[in-house]
Amino acid sequence: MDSYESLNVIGSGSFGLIRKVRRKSDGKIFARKEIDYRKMSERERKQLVAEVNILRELRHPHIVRYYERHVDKGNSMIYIIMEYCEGGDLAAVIRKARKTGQRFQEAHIWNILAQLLLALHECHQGSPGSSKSGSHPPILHRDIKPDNVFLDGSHNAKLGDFGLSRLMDGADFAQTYVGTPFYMSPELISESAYNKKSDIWALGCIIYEMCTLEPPFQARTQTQLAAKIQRGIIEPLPSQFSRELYQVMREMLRVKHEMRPCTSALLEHPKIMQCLGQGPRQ
Ligand code: ED8
Repeated sequence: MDSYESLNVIGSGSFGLIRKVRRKSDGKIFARKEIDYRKMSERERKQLVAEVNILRELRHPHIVRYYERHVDKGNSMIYIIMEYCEGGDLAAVIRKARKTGQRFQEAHIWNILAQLLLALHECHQGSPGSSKSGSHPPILHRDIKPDNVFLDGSHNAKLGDFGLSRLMDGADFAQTYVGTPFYMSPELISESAYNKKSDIWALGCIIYEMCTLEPPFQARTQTQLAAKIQRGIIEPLPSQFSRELYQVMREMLRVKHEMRPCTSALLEHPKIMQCLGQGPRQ
């Protein structure tokens, strides 16, 4: 880790902390996850190894890029070098918009939707691999929420935190849900297996939240929240947003997961194709 200069701490969690670092060779900025593995249970260690194994194969412009890992056995530390996202996380941006009363522009919401669909498509489809992009089986993210969407300096979206994600090539992918209840889909409440459409539901919730600055389903208790999610009734969007945006989001929030569109179908939507035709913002 001598090849990086330590800068400020960005944040911390149960895992340890995330620090901004500068690569000495070229001055490039990265985010470095610093994890003390003595504090982790055997299960958490296995989860971390699984996350790193997933991340190293995921190379996509809209997925937070993993670069390298370094194990310092003397100090029981693992360092993970990741892409630094200048714009921080979407949850913080939504909080700020709520505070200032400034809504997102519809064009920006379509852009974020298109970019996150590309990221999710990469995860869900799996990739046979080539010299440029890593190979991986289909992956479920399982914890899509504004806190796990990061933004670069030009407001392009990057899907991050694959800590709860699962490869779909094992017997254990259909596990109990461990993510965030606001973004939990009806099938998870009825204790069915998590599937690709559960990620689509969570993305629909993010789009709703970008429009209204509130998650679509909120309640005081878990039981009330579960009931609201299972009914799938949402408040209309503010009148500044188009019917087209409402309809796409509504499709993503269909209660029956079989009725929700997959990433391929959503990527064929004319408005999304139009956004993608423009490429990422520079
Ligand atoms: C609260 N406040 C929000 C904005 C800032 O967070 C950043 C800024 C730049 C970043 N570049 C990459 N990351 C990633 C962090 C991360 O996981 C940790 C995390 C998640 C969500 C919110 C904050 C953090 C924190 F710990 F870094 F603070 C990534 C992942 N798991 O893929 S990528 C940035 C986070 C500063 C804090």
